[in-house]
Amino acid sequence: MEGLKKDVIRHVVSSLGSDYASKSAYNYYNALALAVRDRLIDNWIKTQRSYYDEKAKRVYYLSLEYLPGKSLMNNLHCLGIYETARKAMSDLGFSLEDLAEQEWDAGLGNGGLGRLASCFLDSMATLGIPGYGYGIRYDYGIFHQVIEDGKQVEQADNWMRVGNPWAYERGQHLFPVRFFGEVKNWTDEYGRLRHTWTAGDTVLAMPCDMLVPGWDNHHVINMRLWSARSDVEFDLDFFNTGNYLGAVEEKIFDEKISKVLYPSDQIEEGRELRLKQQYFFVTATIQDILRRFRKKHQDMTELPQSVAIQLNDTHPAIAIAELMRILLDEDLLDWEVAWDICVSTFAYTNHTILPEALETWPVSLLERMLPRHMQIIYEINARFLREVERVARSEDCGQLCHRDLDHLKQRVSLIQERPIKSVRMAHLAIIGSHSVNGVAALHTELLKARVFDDFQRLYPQKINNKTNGVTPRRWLWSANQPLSRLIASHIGTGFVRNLDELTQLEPLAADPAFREAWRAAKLENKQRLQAYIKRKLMRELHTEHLFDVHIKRIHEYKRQVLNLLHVVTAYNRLRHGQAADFTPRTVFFGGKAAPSYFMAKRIIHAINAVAATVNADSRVNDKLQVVYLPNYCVSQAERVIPATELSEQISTAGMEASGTGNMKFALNGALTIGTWDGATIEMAQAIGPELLFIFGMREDELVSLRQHGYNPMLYYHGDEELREALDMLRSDAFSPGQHGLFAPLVDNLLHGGDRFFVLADYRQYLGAQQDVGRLYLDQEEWTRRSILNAARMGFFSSDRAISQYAREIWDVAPMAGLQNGKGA
Ligand code: D6G
Repeated sequence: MEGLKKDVIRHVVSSLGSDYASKSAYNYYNALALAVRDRLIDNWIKTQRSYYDEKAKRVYYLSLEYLPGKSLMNNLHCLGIYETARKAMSDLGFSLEDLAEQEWDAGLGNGGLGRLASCFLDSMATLGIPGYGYGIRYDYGIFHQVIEDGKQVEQADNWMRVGNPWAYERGQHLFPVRFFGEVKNWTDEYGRLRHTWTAGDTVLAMPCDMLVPGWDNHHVINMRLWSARSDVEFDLDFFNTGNYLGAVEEKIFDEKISKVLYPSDQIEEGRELRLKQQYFFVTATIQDILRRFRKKHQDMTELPQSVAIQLNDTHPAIAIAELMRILLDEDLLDWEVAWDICVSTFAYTNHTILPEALETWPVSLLERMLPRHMQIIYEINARFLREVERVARSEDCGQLCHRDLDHLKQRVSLIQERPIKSVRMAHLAIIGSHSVNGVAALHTELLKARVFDDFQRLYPQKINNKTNGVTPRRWLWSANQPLSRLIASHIGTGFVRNLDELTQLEPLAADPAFREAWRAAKLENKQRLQAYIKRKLMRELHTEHLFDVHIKRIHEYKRQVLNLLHVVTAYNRLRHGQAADFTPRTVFFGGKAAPSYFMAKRIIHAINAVAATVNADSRVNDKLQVVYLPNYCVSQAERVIPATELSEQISTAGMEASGTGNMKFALNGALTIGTWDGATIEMAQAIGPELLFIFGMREDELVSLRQHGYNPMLYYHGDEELREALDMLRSDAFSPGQHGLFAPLVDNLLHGGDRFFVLADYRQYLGAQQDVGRLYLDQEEWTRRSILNAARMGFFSSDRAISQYAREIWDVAPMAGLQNGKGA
């Protein structure tokens, strides 16, 4: 401990240039972070060296998004020096918790996809997989959300302003990134046509490395994030003609590429700068991967034995064309050889079946920005369609394909002709990869049967499932110390590394003393949340209420509106004195809406309007409260999830690819109210469906309802409570003086076809909520179920997911001889 104290003080003085006697929490947080980083870097170097020494096959995880959140607590726990640090900082006059508050969340992602990437890096580090994360170091992450007059207002997330003590910026290792320009053809000595791309513009990619430690194992992997740097510090021509500002402007223009994360989730906006970001990220990463490969290899055909590249969604799919370009134009390989290398190296994870989220890029834009890549894509497509024709005419594909060959070719082509001629990035990713995986069993089945059914027939082995998972280090151990300590006191700490060990809790569910201790841990978390809400929102929570939580991105398919209709109905019953047996509850909502997503923003507004009305109504507010948590982010989730008793997972069946919030809640002992969707299905199967509150129509039932003509008005007319709730929303009951403010929401349901079947599931949802309320009154039974939920969550560790990827997709083994044991 004395060593750590000394290091902290030294960093305050020599790294931060401050007086250690002036007790600034900001300085002491930074100094502590630097002292922790010092303890990681030796192991990072040893880890990187060992990959070379053992010629390990490496995994590169390419993701445009990561959501690491805060690093301090997680890193202290991984290093086993949390207690030491707590005491050291307390000796220096600080509470560790207060210091941790100084850190800004690294919010380099929109939601689940980015958080999954961060969980996966944690698991690779813990399992000893030779892995790297590659991404973009956005200067501005996901926007900071404030709620003003009930509405979302976006503010810039200037997370870098105060510096980032965790990152190593490596300004000496820059990679050129080229755009535009033209392609010249030439003939090589064997008479083969060759191509050279001479680019118009160049910018530079600078690596920023963040160290990702494993749990208690001295294995530290790298997350390398690229930052754009101009290659013209000062354009001399401008400078000489006195145009100083012109020179600076060009620099700023270049560096714009990594400025900001696109804040949309499940919606593709197709902006030119976004494509630039994707290519910037991809080419720098591929150059870096090949640089490393070439240190030990000359023969490019050995690439797939040494390197596996996982594409997190289609955002980095242009990597397939980029690797082809390098192999063809720089290494001068033949097409077939290059293509085999590509397909064996790449694998692709699909995250969505929503059509509006499937990426396409206009051919005209690609032809201009990346002319050589567009040529390569055309060539991939031509060869692929010839192959489709061959397979379709062969016996094995059967009559199905053959009968309708032209339509089949149109459907699977990389190019879509309408509404504008574009490249379908998912098709490129499927054809260019040896593995395509969905992220939960139902999702993968839907990929095979609906979205990519043609590809499933063409490549029956390619599409496979890897159900998502979450890291128990952050989401149980670090976020929920009261519960973790209780668990550890009964079954030891092995569950942090091997989550299956939680099954040892099962017999304890029958032990009244253990149940009481479990409840006490939950109450402690609820009280911590109460204190946080008081500080942030100046609101007093009732900790004896059932804490009912719906936090995630705001999207129509996630159906926050269904929850809101339940709140309004409960409000009406209480007002009308029809709810004598109502179980008091506080309903929490939280989440960001894409700034351009009108309906999602209006939903936020409606939630806040209902909250204001309900909370101000003294007839009901001791029984029902509604809280909107502004600026939902990773560190907020770490506070809220441990305090949650009811987890809302109520997306339209078939729409949520997996979900990972659902897993975090159950792992922390919340009971789930949910639909038969995403990974919630597998959770119900692992836990026992009777221990969750499952309701609503299933995916196939919805398909047939749609086919037979779904009429939301029937539900409206047939259900008095539903009608009352919708009429109130449409009128100005929650928006005094602003008549019709929420009419678009209601009209969307009644006259817009209710695409997400909110009305169809309303009555069943109400029934399930009633079951919840009733069970909560029986605290012994509630607690028993809570314990069993957590005990059966072993499968949903990201360690299990990563082990499956390593074995079944990457063919990568963990490093041998990893040391265990904490080291300070
Ligand atoms: C570490 C260890 C050192 C290794 C270097 C690798 O400093 O042995 O050469 O990392 O960096 P890459 O060249 O693999 O990115």
